[in-house]
Order: sequence, then C-alpha cells, then structure tokens
Amino acid sequence: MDERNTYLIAGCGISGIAAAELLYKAGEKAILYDGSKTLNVEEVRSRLQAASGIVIILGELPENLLPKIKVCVASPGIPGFSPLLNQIRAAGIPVWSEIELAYRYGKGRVAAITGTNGKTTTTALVGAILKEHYREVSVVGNIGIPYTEEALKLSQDSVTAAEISSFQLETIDTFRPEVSAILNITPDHLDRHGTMEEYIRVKESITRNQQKEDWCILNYEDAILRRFGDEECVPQVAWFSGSRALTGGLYLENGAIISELDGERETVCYTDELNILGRHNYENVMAAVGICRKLGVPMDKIRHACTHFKAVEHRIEFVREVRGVAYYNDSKGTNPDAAIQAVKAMERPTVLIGGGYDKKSSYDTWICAFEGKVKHLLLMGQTAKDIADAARAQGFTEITFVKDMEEAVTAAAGLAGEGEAVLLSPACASWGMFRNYEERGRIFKELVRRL
Ligand code: UMA
Repeated sequence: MDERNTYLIAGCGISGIAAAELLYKAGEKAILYDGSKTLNVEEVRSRLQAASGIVIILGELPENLLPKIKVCVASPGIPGFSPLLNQIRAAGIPVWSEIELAYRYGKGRVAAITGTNGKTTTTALVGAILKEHYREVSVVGNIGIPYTEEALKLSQDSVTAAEISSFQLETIDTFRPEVSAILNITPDHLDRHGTMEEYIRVKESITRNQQKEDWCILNYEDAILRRFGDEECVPQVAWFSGSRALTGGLYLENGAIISELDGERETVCYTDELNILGRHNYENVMAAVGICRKLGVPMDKIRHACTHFKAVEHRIEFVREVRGVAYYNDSKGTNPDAAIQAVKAMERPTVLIGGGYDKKSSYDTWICAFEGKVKHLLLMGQTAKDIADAARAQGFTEITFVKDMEEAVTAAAGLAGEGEAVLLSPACASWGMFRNYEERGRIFKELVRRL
C-alpha cells in the first residue's frame, strides 16, 4: 500500500505558513517543519489560522517520517541543494518551491517577474496597471505576499502578477507564466548559488516551461539577457532598452517612453510625468508596459497607471526633509547593483549608510559610482570592514563605523548639511542585524521621523 500521503512543508516563515494553510484547506495532510531550534511549537501554531490538523515539527527531521512524504514544499530561504533537501530527494521525494505549489492550485493568467534588481517596483506597477483593466488582480511572491496565500482565491478570470526570486525558481517544476520578464542579471546571492553561471541558469529558468505562444520581456542592454533572448529563449521575446531605439520594442527617446509593440510607434508617457526616479526605474516602467500590453491591457490604461504610480516602500523612498536635509530609505538596496541605482538617482551631495550581511559581493563598482556625490560613508554590520577596505583602496577615506541604525542616523544628521541628502542604501542584505530589509527600512524611517 502506498503510504506517501503527506506533504512536508520545510520552513515556518510566511511562505511555509501560507503553504500549510493552503494544503489544509485543500484537504491534504501536511507536516510543517523548521530546522530552527529557537522557534517553539505554540508560537508557530499561533500563526496558523487553520490550527488543527497540521503537525508541527522543529529541530532535527525524524528519518522515519520520510516514507510518508509524497512531496516536500520548500520555503525560498532553504537552499535548493541544502543537506535537508538533498536528504529528502535521496529518499525519492520530489521537492517543489512554494511557488510551484501555488501555481498548481491557482487559476487564471500569470505574469512572472524576475531579475536582480527592480522586480518589486515592476511587479507593483504591473499590479497597478492590471487593476485598471481587470477585475480580479493578485500581486504576490517575493514582494512579501506568499503566492500560496492567494492561490485558492484565484478564478479563471484572475490575473496574477508574481515577483519571483532566484530562491523561488530553484525548485519549480511545472510553473509556466503566460508572460515572464527578466529585468537584468548582475552578481547577487553568490553565497547561495555558488557561481554566476548557476545564478544565471536559475534566473533564466523562469522561461523553462513557457511555450512559443508565451512571451518573455527582456532587457536588450543586458549582455547576458541579449544572448539568452537571441539564442535560447523559447517564448517570443519583446525587448526594452534604456539606450537605443528598438524596432518592435520599447525604448527611451528624448525623455519619452516609446512603444513599437503594436507595429506603430507610440508615446507611452514622458519620464517627467512619472513619480519614480532614475533611469533604472524607466527600465522597470518599460518592462511593466511590455508585460501588460502582452496581457491585453489597452495603452491608454497603461499610460494612466504609469503616471499615477508612486515609489514602492524601501526603494529610494523619500522619507522627509529635516533642516534642509532630504532622507531616503533604500533598504531594498540589498546588493551593490541595486545600491548603485540609488546613488545614481541622488541629486544632492549624499551621506550614505551601508553595510550588513555578507553575501560575498564585490563592492568596487558601487564605490566607483560614488563619483564625488557621496561625501561620507557610514558603515555597519558584517561587511563594514570589507567595504571600508574596498573604499580606501579606491581613495575614498571619509568613512565612519557605526554599531547600529540609531548611531548611523544620529551620525548622518550631524554630517549632512542643508541642501544635502542622507541615503540608506546598504548594498547588503539585512540578515544578522534585522529580521529582513523591511524591518531595517522601518527602523530607519522611525529614527528619521524622530529627528
Ligand atoms: N529555514 C530552515 N532551514 C534553512 C533555512 C531556513 O528551516 O536551511 C527556516 C528558518 O528557520 C525560518 C524559515 O525557514 O523559520 C524562513 O523561511 P524563508 O527564509 O523562506 O522566509 P519567508 O518568511 O517564507 O519569506 C520568503 C522570502 N524570503 C527569502 O527568500 C529569504 C521573502 O523574500 C518573500 O517575501 C516571502 O517568502 C513571500 O514570498 C524576502 C527576501 O529577502 C523579502 N528575498 C530575497 C531577496 O529579495 O533578495 C530573495
């Protein structure tokens, strides 16, 4: 008799909790498991609405459970080739990401957005555009709302905009968006993926199950993506470019976003009509326009949504001005490339707060991008010393080490003069000092509000 009748959900973060709820509502047997020894069963249970029926196991995973498990649903924080997931695979159990589970239970049309940077802004904008035209729109994924939390609410008429991280892509199986987008690929999460080749492979796998009738929106100015689009990508490609006119694509020209997606040239909007700053954001807008046009949203509705869209929290978010100093929260600048975009978007001399969890990034290009604009660097966290070494090697010496965010904000307020800016854009993840980048950003904003 086949005993494999239970799902094992690995990870008790928001993805694991939502996956457990989904399976419980779907009438499946589920065990919720977390390797952490610091969690306690009562606390985890208190986060579940459907409290009964779900078994919670913490710490060591008992070997004798495995013969009962039919599928393991992995939270994104658990590396695809971690000892835990290897052990599960070795027992003949398929491993699905939480995205895969949601996709299998979900209905309707799906757009999926990945890329090293810009995916949260692009996904939020796609959601805002879709809401102009469709009645049932869900915005899910890495943006902070687990896909499994929404999956059972979806109908055939639903349209879902999903932000998908490389962590979530590692263990997809049948996940097939109708429209995908890869915004850019620059080094990130190399501590997890090991090599750049593997990181690229995982990012590109967003198109893995797409067919010729599907679409993939790609950045023409990204050399990795250009090659992928020209040589390997199975779905039809729509290109966007921040630097040149593209026949049949989307591009920036004289301060306007131009679309040739429908054969003829039309102006989507002017960049000074947008409420989001910086060239990288114009690229995000172009990607969102491409996705939504391919999902059938008329251009006038796209134009309206783009020009009314406001910056996402924690992404070059203006906090307030205090004594002539403008404070910006870019806590989502969790890697050097994202942090470069934020520095580039600053229009004043800037005191920069950086540093955090060590993802083994190189900081050289970030420091190059300071270009005389950054007047002082305040550093905290695991990476503070490495960043300081890299900065000094390039001749940047205006550096102060701070122990926490409170000390950083106090020091920044003392260093920045009237007409200048303070930017929190750490180029590093928040882990180790904060629960996540949202908590880091909120603490920063709270301290700035108290100035
Ligand atoms: N855990 C284990 N074993 C491990 C690793 C983790 O048991 O080897 C457990 C931890 O003890 C913890 C749980 O797993 O209790 C945490 O799970 P998780 O890290 O997957 O976190 P969730 O709360 O489920 O949040 C996840 C995403 N987190 C990560 O990818 C690290 C969130 O993205 C996402 O918003 C959420 O799902 C909903 O989809 C955050 C993120 O930092 C914002 N993403 C990275 C990024 O943007 O750079 C990819």
